[in-house]
Amino acid sequence: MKRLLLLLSLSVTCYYSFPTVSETDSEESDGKLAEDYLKKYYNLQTVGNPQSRKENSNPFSEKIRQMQDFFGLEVTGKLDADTMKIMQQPRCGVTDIGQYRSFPGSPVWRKKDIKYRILNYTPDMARADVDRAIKKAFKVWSDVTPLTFTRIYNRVSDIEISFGTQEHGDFYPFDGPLGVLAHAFAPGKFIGGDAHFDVDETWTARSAGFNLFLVAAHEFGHSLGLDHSELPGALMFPTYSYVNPKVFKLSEDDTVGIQALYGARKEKPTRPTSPTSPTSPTMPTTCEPNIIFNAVTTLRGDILFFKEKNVWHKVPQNSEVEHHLIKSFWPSLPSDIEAAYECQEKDQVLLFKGTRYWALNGSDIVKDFPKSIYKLGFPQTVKRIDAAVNNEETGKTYFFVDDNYWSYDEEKQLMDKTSPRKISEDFPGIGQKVHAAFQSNGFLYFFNGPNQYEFSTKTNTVTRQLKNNSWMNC
Ligand code: TQI
Ligand code: ZN
Ligand code: ZN
Repeated sequence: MKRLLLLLSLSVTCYYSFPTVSETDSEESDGKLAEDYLKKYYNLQTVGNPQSRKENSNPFSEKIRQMQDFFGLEVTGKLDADTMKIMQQPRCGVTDIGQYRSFPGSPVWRKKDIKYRILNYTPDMARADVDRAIKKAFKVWSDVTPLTFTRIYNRVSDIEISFGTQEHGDFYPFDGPLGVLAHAFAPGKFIGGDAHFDVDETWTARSAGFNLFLVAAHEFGHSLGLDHSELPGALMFPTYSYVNPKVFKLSEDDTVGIQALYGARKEKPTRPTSPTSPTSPTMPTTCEPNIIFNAVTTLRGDILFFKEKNVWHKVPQNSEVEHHLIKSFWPSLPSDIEAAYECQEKDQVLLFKGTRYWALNGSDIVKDFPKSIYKLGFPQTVKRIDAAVNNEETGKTYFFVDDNYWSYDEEKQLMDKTSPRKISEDFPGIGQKVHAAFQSNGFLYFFNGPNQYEFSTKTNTVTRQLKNNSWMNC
């Protein structure tokens, strides 16, 4: 039976119970553990002497049957191995029976475009890995519903994601390592939808500790209005088990559950990574085919386009391109950014204007910036940079200045001795100058006036010529 319930109040305590028993008294201690478990989650009143746990028709075995039924185990009323295994798994402190389960009013989001924001990070993982895990966790749900999830940086979003420890600003304090891993609130205003992760857990992008993607996907199920499932293979089943995120597949039960709330997806989910992908109307100005961008860069899988006081933020999975003022994103940055590139190695985006440059880490400006471009090894004759792009394969960053380019070794942090060289010699077909450049899917994209060129570094040739607005979903 499929089951879908709504998120209830989060007065929960979750714990990990370890069987710490010697061989001889293991049966006795299994009984004790089971008794505690059933008291806690099945409202078992009292058992009395240990002997009574062995009788078959008492409240104790009745509760075991109920619990076995809930978890889809064989209903024996006995503490068999499968039953003990479940009782020893980490789980949530909400009872599995009774009146607490559903939340009156069936909270769901009443719009399709859900915004999320990542407020802070765990020290256990690289920020880019956290971003990736979160993005992938949302994709689990957007693949099977009409919902889209857009990351925003500078204003309050629907699903605010944060890492906290112990008391962290709501009435559900975390409890140190293990126990509660995370929690999320049902759809709604303010704290509704928000997901909190316990900093005291070990978060990973792999199988050790707790895999952030898997736990986040589960939490976002709650953020969207799903409660726990009783099917052991379901993502919303209330015990953690590791599966390789690369082969993770949402179970039938979870899919049916979420589609009951939001409906199914119309078309197959596609990732419009191709610059010629079909589109929907957005900012009219960016749809001008000859629009000239001052600078373009990737940012953790997204793309930023700079022009005067504007920045457009493209998230590959979304048809919408967000428009912002640079000021509202980064109040201390000037407008008219002239060049930008992402150095994935350092997880930084570098922005250039005149002889100064700034480093961004996600949405934060790194301290001690701006710095002088002369620190990078440019001669005093260079007064500004037209465009910059990092070639992931070689680790070199190319800076374009008039009809020359400079090659900078990110690893050695030195300008290559061969610099500068003529653009037309090493990048044939893209013209004499470059106004903006970025790398995506293994290609370099060069903007020169109203033209855009896709350039393969493998064959050293232009593979396509594109309109400047090709990334804007026009
Ligand atoms: N945290 C609970 C959870 O998200 C919080 C919770 C308990 C809850 N009961 C609830 C939320 C009922 C909504 C409705 O389930 S947890 C797992 C899993 C937890 C547990 O820390 O115990 C995951 C968080 F499934 F592995 F047990 C994430 Cl994936
Ligand atoms: Zn919280
Ligand atoms: Zn849960």
